[in-house]
Amino acid sequence: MPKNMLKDTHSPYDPDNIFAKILREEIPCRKIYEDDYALCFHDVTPQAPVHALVIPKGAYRSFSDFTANASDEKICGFFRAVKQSVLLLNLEKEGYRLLANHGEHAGQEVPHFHVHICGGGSLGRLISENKTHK
Ligand code: DGP
Repeated sequence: MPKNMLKDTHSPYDPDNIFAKILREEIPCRKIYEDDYALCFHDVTPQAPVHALVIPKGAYRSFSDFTANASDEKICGFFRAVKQSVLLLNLEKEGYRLLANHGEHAGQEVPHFHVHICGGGSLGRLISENKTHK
């Protein structure tokens, strides 16, 4: 971890979160891609024509936790897996959006770091009109 990076001081990782159970194959998922670093599967409540999630194979609560505490190899491997998933989903040409929620204000529901991949049609603005802050 770089010396000047702030430490993430949130609560400990919950090994019983739903994505940990998916990683342990205790509950099923519709798998798209898997390698040593990550697993990609379809979101159970899609909010776009194509909506997938990529999760790292490790106990990380959020983007902040992952980037502070995972090795460079694991971070690099994870983001390469995101790219591989984009290719498998055929989203490279027409475009896609990556999104990661961290914490309460972002509405993070599942406390295991995940990147949403959305695409398959026009996605509109990132934040709805009535929520913009000037
Ligand atoms: P977030 O709000 O960023 O924590 O998004 C969590 C996403 O996880 C949300 O879009 C719904 C999805 N999700 C929740 N439970 C399950 C599940 O059991 N299986 C799958 N495939 N997706 C889930």
